Amino acid sequence: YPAATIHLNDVALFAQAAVTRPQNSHKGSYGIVAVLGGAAGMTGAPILAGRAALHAGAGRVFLCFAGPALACDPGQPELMCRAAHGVDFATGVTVAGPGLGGSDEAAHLLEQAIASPQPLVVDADGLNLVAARSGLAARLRGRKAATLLTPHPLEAARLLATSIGTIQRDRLDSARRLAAALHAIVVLKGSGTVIAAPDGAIVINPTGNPALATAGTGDVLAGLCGALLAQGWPGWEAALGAVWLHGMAADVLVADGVGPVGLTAGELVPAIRTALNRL
Ligand code: NPW
Ligand code: AMP
Ligand code: MG
Repeated sequence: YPAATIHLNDVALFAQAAVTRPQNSHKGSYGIVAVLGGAAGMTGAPILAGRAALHAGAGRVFLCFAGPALACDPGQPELMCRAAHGVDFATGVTVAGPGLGGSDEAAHLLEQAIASPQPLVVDADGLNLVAARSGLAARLRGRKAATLLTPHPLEAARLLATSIGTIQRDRLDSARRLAAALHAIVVLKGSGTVIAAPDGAIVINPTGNPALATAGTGDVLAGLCGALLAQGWPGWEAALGAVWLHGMAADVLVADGVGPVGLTAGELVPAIRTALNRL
């Protein structure tokens, strides 16, 4: 991708990364996702991310709560819940940020996740912490494994110390600047999500619709990114695939009358699974 070429996201750009399941494979073959989030009052965000990761094929999914830890998610008992304090984030992919909050403890936990040599997704309050706390951005830039950042326009504005208006006026340039500044793959969300890599590659996603404009859909996307990474998708393909599948799930649901009004983020989860299995 020469820097000047803008591609439209398409299955052909990522489908070769999709995983076939050998007959003798087992849960250990499909990776671990640890979701780091869930400050008091925001336990729903990591639950949504974890449910998405599970339905997108991750072998094992842990919810690591920065705030009061749930014993389990009764609606999805496959998820393993624990306090984030003391978790070793080096055992698999971390999805850091859904409902994480902005406390000193959250910043400390995020620093540990960034230090992991495994792929990392930073979303939501994880991004807000990177914007607010000096030192975290430099640690992010120093990472060797794949790093995906999934800001919505306000989170992108915080990271670039600018306004939503400036981000939205030139979304391609904003995504490119963020990718270059943080040495990471950037998913700038919103209508026409832009995916940009530090090498200048840039793609606009055509799937998705305003049914997604509801609480928790970003948390689902972050978990989906984590699941694809955990199954061995390279960072770029994982970002392209996750954004395309997330949007396609919403498009299919709307075609079935589940939205645009009143679609809920949780309803995306099984639809994402179907779209992924049909790739
Ligand atoms: P406005 O209103 O236009 O000025 P925040 P958050 C803007 C957790 N959650 N285009 C828009 O600004 C998350 O994981 C927990 C333009 C909007 O009001 C986070 O950790 C849930 N502008 C935490 O809450 C479910 C756009 O950004 C503002 C835009 C805070 O995250 C919900 C919101 O940004 C939530 O996911 C667009 N496309 N998109 C749970 N169930 O536990 C967004 N904006 O203030 O950073 O708040 O995104 O809600
Ligand atoms: P978040 O704000 O973090 O919950 O993320 C919202 C998700 O919904 C992102 O994946 C956005 O790209 C998506 N989204 C929100 N509004 C729209 C829209 N009008 N068209 C397409 N996707 C949208
Ligand atoms: Mg969000």
